[in-house]
Amino acid sequence: MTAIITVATTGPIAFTSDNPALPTQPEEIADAVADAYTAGAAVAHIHVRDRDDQPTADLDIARRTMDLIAERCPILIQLSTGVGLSVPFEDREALVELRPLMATLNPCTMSFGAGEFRNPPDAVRRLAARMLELGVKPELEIYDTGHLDACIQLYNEGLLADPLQFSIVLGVRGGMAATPQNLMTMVERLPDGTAWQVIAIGRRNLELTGVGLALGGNARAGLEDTLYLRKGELAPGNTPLVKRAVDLARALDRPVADVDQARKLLGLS
Ligand code: KMH
Ligand code: ZN
Repeated sequence: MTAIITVATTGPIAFTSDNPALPTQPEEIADAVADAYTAGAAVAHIHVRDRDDQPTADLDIARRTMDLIAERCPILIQLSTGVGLSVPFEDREALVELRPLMATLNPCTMSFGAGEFRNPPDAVRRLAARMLELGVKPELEIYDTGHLDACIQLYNEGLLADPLQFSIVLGVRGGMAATPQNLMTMVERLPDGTAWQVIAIGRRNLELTGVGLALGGNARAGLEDTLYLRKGELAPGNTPLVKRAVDLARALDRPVADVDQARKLLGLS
């Protein structure tokens, strides 16, 4: 079975002071995404920054970044509506008005490291309904077992359409720890017919990405999830992390999906 590789070049937490290879400006992000596409990524998960390198939901910056990516390669774009912990939900949700092919939907409020990730129930429902209306496919980011139940409730209320697409996020302090046991528990509980990938944050990124691929999931790679190739060795960019995920998939006899195959597997129009 083919595996979809998503590149996540730039998250909301790290800065270039943590890893100088982190792309933060639209051209840098677009260049990193194009390289990742060449290395085998079919989906690009996108966060943008303002000129001071702070996470932002600025629509012009997001639009420009999407356009620069589209000029460079046909990768499938997934905008983050998580954006950053200090950005209000009302600004974050407006990003779907840009009508990206996909966007993340974070179903629950939680502690997130030293901060708080605010996703109040009413606001999540409003965003899910708007995404359905606009035809923006949600990637459901689940950081704990109850987040899956919250998503199933949204589905039962008619706010999510088949096929469901989950990211099982492991290793955020405040969510599930990055252990194979936690991953197994989540995979066993996923409804039939769902697409899923592992997002393994931090030190156990490599190991849990490998376990996810071995279990039949898709994989995400990039500096949003880990700044290191291995302990003590900063990744010199996103592409080495993407190449490593591609190599892992192939070693497990999982051919890597191209953009057309990924579109079909994710039920995208
Ligand atoms: N970095 C992720 C664990 C999203 O993109 O929607 C959290 C996040 C969510 O950034
Ligand atoms: Zn993200």
